[in-house]
Amino acid sequence: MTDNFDARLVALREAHTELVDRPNPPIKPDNGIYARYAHPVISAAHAPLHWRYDLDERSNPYLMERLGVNAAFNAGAIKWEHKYVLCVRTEGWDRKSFFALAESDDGVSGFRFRDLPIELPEAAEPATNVYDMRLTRHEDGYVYGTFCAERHDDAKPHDPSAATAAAGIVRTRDLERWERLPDLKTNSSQQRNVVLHPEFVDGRYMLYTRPQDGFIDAGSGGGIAYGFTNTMEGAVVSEEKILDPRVYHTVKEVKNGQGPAPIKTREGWLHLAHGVRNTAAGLRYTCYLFVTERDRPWIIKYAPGGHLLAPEGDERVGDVSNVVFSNGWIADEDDRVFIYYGSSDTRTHVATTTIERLLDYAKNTPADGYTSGASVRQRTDLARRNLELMKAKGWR
Ligand code: M1P
Repeated sequence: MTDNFDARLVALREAHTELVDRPNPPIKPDNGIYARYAHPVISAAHAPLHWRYDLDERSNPYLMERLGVNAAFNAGAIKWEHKYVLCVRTEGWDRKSFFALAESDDGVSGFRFRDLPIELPEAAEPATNVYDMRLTRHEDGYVYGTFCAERHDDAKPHDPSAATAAAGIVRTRDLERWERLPDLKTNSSQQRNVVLHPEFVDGRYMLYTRPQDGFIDAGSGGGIAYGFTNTMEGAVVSEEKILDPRVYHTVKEVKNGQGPAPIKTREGWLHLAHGVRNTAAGLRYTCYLFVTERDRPWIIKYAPGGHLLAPEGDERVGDVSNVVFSNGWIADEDDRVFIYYGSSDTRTHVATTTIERLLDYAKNTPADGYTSGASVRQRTDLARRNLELMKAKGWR
């Protein structure tokens, strides 16, 4: 450890530049559905040095990291002026999350945070913590951000961990000036994972919600729901209907939640969601895919069984281990899809694929059979067909 301020600063800057500029090759071979990449696209260490260190030698002679960043994960995503832009849930050492935009030219490497994080305008009732923004480019001309606004539950004054979750809403036309709108009102006591559908449906805004009884537990909340509101300037969803229910002994038994806003395709709307199951080691979060009808985005058309993406390798370990969670993806004009996902509430990764591959996956992957017997039949059918093929080809 050197006390030389200038030498320390040079070393820190070199390490930061090396991290941000490092190439990020795809991992080969991939699974045919998507490619993972060698490195996270964003981590706590990507946060600019000037957010973390006081760079004035007079006030910080040891060049200490005074306002450290703990994690950078669960990013909303949007293509903006030819750049791949992430709205990153950035968490300080003080456990508070804030939003910060990071952008890249190719979507898989070179993500750099903008000079300053977003100073989100407060709601009428200020939130203690905000996180997991979904960005929706709506046909009304605005980009909306929906996110979780967490507050202490003052009905339980003696319990410091009693919290409520509500859906905060902002909108912007330039990703610089953000207008805060009132939190969403629903009949559910708690809301998280609220996402705005990109198009009007019969002249109304459609929202995906996730009714839940408790801050952590979905309780009697049945799964991913949807509802409508006439306006986003005081949005009220008076009726939530379940679109994608939680189901016993599946990847979404305990909880599920809509991921990013769905992507419109010729076959319908592609949805990415997270599903949660319980284990002796705690909750396990994976991501799964489904497709809804083009004209009725609340009717499921294809639902491949099991997870699409589960934590692997280093992704499995972090502040909340065994979690992958996605609230951002980008569909490019050329059919490519960039899926941004957080791992273990710690850092952000990308997986790349195409609309065609995701539709093929959705249509041709067997649905969950709900029993071991049904699952083994799916596998033996596949294996038998392959054995015939392998024999015919002379592969065995
Ligand atoms: O810790 C795992 C995830 O937990 C929450 O998701 P959900 O509401 O579905 O349980 C969120 O806090 C999310 O940010 C986090 O990744």
